[in-house]
Amino acid sequence: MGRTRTFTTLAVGSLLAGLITVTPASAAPVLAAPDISVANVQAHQARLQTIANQNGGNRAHGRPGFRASIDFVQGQLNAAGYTTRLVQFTSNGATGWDLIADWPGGDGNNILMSGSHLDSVNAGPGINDNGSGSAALLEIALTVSRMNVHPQRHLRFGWWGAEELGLVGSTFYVNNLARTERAKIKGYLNFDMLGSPNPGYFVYDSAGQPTGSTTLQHALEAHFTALGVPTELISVGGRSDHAAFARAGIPTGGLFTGAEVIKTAAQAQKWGGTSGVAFDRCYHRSCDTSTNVNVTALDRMVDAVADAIWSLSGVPVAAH
Ligand code: DPN
Ligand code: ZN
Repeated sequence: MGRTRTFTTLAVGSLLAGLITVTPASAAPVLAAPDISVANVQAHQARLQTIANQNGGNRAHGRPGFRASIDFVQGQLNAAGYTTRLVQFTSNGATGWDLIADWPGGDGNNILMSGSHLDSVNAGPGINDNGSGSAALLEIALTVSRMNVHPQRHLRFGWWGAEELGLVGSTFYVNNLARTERAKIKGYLNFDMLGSPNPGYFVYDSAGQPTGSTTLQHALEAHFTALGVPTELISVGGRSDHAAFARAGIPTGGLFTGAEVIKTAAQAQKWGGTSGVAFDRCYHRSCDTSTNVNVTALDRMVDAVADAIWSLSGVPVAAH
């Protein structure tokens, strides 16, 4: 990969101490990502579960549990120093919103965007689909703030509405961006289902995606390579929110632990878990609750996401 890894201890605060630096050939050293707290990710999922409990059991588009989810995530981001806005749309006769959060700084003409859908289906609270991706991205965004990192590229995060109605919120966002604004987004990472209870380790296949997607695929694979956990490439096609970005010619990538598809014997052999059972047998059901999460998978996935965001955006060693 043309990168050298060295161990170093930096006297710039306990959060940064003992981190590994990743030095791309002929470029300034950049920091590797920290270990993201999976306990914090789970705490965010617990909040989403509580929100569902208090709002009729779901967080679906057009229902109060969705709006409460948006308010929770936006409140956390505002307190952490993000510039946030809501993008409002109408779908199926109901108002929906995307939450867009910008971390101030970095090259605004070279944006790395990461997104997860925040809505559930009507049938249940959606804690794996997609409380997992939503909570993982929230904790990563909060970690960026706590560490006060200032990557070379501008970081943007999105929490999409109405994905479950047909990728409505992300499509609305991309299609309503001015052409010049769309051109500034140089990559989009998508996280939809990161803690499936019988997990697989899937990386979105860059084949057939816009030029540049292979760099994103490799960045998302790096943490698993380091862990020695095998991954499989998957063509997610039009099943999640990267689709509109890909149609706009923006490089895309993503991670996924599996939904309704049955785990094979070969997959159980290499990943553990149960063959002959779905990756997530509570997919789109009322049992997609806080207990419908494999914490090991979630932990690996959130660290892999952070690793990709840090390496792709270029976090300087000398954070200022
Ligand atoms: N968002 C879900 C769906 O559209 O069915 C789950 C999913 C995510 C399925 C990624 C496939 C790939
Ligand atoms: Zn989903």
